[in-house]
Amino acid sequence: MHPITSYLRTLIRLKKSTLCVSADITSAEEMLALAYAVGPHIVVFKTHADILSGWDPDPDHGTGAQLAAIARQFRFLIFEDRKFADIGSTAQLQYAGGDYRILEWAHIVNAHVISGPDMVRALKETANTWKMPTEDTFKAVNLGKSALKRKGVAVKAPTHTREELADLEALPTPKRGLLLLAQMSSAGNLLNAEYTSACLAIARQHQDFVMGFIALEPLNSDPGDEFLVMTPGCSLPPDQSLDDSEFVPGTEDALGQQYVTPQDLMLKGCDIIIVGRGICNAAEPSMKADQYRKVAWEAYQKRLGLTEE
Ligand code: S5P
Repeated sequence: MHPITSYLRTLIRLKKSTLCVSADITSAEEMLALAYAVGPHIVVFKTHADILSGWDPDPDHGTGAQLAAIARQFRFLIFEDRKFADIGSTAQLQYAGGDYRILEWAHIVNAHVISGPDMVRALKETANTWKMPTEDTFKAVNLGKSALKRKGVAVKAPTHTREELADLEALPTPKRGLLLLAQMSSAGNLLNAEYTSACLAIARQHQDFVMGFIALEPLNSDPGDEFLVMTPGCSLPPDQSLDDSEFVPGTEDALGQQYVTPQDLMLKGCDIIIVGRGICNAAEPSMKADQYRKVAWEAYQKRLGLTEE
């Protein structure tokens, strides 16, 4: 099993969460504040670095380093939703270079396989050049917190203390992971069953790097398959909504995004639910994240035939 997958499985068990919050907001400061707010309730925090204004590229104390430090404090993984899709050589530059230097702070990235399997090999080569940073890097967390406070961004105290999470080590592996987009949640997308099977075949060739898929259902079919499935297009049923910040499951947003409930996704066998606007636009993102966590966790327990204590 990919080491990030086994760490994620531990996180899921200990944090009782299968939730990935997608930071679909447009300021770097607000993204960091959101990471603080939802950190206790999530196992993965998904970013779109290129939609953020105010990204600080400083490798030691900038936005990426601050987010990595928050992730370490709250024990969640960072997934940069970069959707690489270019030729191998360009994808390598996009992964490690520029102002974002995604490789340095994102444990997980994703890619379309439209350009063929060599692009996956290219990203893996780049991922293998990454070295685990030293403890000093993580001092950036305090820097991040005070910088946010200075700018007047509300930073809430974590509800889990460091001590409570003491038995849950930070990610112990110097590895990076890749998710392949095997299915999409948008109406009329072109990822048909043949394309999905091609993704699975490519993933099997690179199991040391590909940890799973963005897909709408589990895709493992061979006895040796241990791929995770993370699923977007997730929304609470309206009768459970705290504030109407989400879309109605079974319907689309104005631009073709299609929604399913967290309960249905977990019962279907998905590993992680991805929720963006339903949490980012909520009056209380932290409270809303905990609600999503709870309903998904209960459905997951039901799927496993377990009941909550
Ligand atoms: O098929 C997909 C793949 C992804 S990664 N459909 C998606 O919606 N996503 C991402 O999940 C999308 O880019 C967005 O960041 C998030 C869903 O956001 P929401 O507001 O609809 O929950």
